[in-house]
Amino acid sequence: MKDMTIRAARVVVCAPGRNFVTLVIETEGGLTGIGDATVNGRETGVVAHLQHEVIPSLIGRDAGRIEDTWQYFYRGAYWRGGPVALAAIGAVDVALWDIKAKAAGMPLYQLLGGASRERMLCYPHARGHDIEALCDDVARLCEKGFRAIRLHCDVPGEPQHPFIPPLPHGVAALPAEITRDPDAYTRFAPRMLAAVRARFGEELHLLHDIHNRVTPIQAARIARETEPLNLFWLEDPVPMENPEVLRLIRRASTTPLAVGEVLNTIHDCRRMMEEQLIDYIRVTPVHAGGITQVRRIADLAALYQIRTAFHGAPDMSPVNFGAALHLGRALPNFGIQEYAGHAPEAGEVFHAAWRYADGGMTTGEAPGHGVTLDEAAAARFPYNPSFLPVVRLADGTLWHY
Ligand code: CS2
Ligand code: MG
Repeated sequence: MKDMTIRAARVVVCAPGRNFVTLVIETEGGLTGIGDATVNGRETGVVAHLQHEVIPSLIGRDAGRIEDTWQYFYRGAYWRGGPVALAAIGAVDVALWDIKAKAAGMPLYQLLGGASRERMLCYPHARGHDIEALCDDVARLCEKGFRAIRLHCDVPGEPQHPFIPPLPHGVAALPAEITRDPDAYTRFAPRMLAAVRARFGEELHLLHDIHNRVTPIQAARIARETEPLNLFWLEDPVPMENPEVLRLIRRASTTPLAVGEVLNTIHDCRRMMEEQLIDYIRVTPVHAGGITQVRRIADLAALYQIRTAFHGAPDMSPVNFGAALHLGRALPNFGIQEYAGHAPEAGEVFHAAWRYADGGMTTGEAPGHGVTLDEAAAARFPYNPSFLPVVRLADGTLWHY
């Protein structure tokens, strides 16, 4: 067995289309593993944490001791939880699983118990300024073979999301501010979803992300009104601070619910699973402490017949996809994988063995998680500060994004 002592670790920040933070770990025996540490709009916070507090403790550790390393950075830190810390732990964890699988000469899913399936059902995003444009986009995605599609349509009368162009380098970026109207959205969303169902028939899986933009009782109303449409799910009907609110929505409707892309620990997920308040859990390795913890969350979910739906917006780097897909391939309770795609430049920086094909995704058979980083290419796309928008109601009240 090659020497598994961690010799070096470094952080690579690049923006091929958007910002990604990648941790690279090297062993004395010559193996390299990488993990995604991107937190959208908080990139430099994770970089500082990795560089100052994590990497110094990594050097000299045995790369094979994945569990102990996880406990060291989580339990050993006293300050537990939060997206910055868990993204750093997640990056370390995924890089170490990458190394272990390479040391074993196996694709990662084999170390995780072997394949439970060959292909993971996935869903992309369809968007439109109005229902007609949205339907055109859905038709385009159906042509590509997708069998599950997330629907997003601008609400008539609501100011449109401005696209936030990245600022020239050296200029301090600030979040854009946008206005939302929860009442108009509550009236419009069921109508929009019904129109797509009517046009595309009952077999296409339709998903919708409420994105916390309504009150709990409005979310319950949307879930009840859309029940006859047999949606695959409604996502994030309410913010995650008090998941007990999901009880209200559950009582109103049998529309399946998906939550959890902002959750970081198994403790955040536990009660809503035990109470059977959700159907899909959206945690993903980068934001929930890597393979080690997400596997535990998935196992807990399985006790309640809750399935996985790993977050796969474009701010999850191709490296996170590698980790998520290998895990999804092995888990008994995989549900669906979000796949909103990446900018073409991302393919110059990250070389991935995973693929999209015919409505699903495959891991490939490369040893490790199958994603590598071309650091010379990464240097051609320097970090570019950008943020998610801040949302207000028309009267100026600050609201949820
Ligand atoms: C969304 C994301 O993909 C999703 O379900 O909720 O687009 C989310 O807004 C971003 O990942 C935030 O960084
Ligand atoms: Mg979401």
